[in-house]
Amino acid sequence: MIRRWLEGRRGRATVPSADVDRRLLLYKFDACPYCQRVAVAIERLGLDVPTRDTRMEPGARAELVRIAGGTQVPCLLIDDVPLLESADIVAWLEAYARR
Ligand SMILES: N[C@@H](CCC(=O)N[C@@H](CS)C(=O)NCC(=O)O)C(=O)O
Repeated sequence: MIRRWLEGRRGRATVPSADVDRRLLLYKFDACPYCQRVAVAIERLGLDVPTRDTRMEPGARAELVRIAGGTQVPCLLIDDVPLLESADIVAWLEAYARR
């Protein structure tokens, strides 16, 4: 139980490679500057990434906790594997846009 929580919290699952099509979902909220940074990158790269707003959409925050083990946003789900940290998310998206 604790191990599962820790693994979720630290996002231990291997991040899927960015070289093939993936199912993406971005957890965010609009007042979050780190989320804005990711949103700007998505726009710049011309990607279409569906989002869940953890402040506006009922259940989205609880969903994020269940999936990622915490409430931190932005969190990009890549084929259901959570990737945290805006700089890492932007770097992954940049590679994904080049696939
Ligand atoms: N270093 C992180 C910072 C992310 C961050 O601090 N997000 C805040 C919102 S602006 C947050 O999710 N706070 C709630 C939490 O950590 O549970 C990044 O660059 O993505």
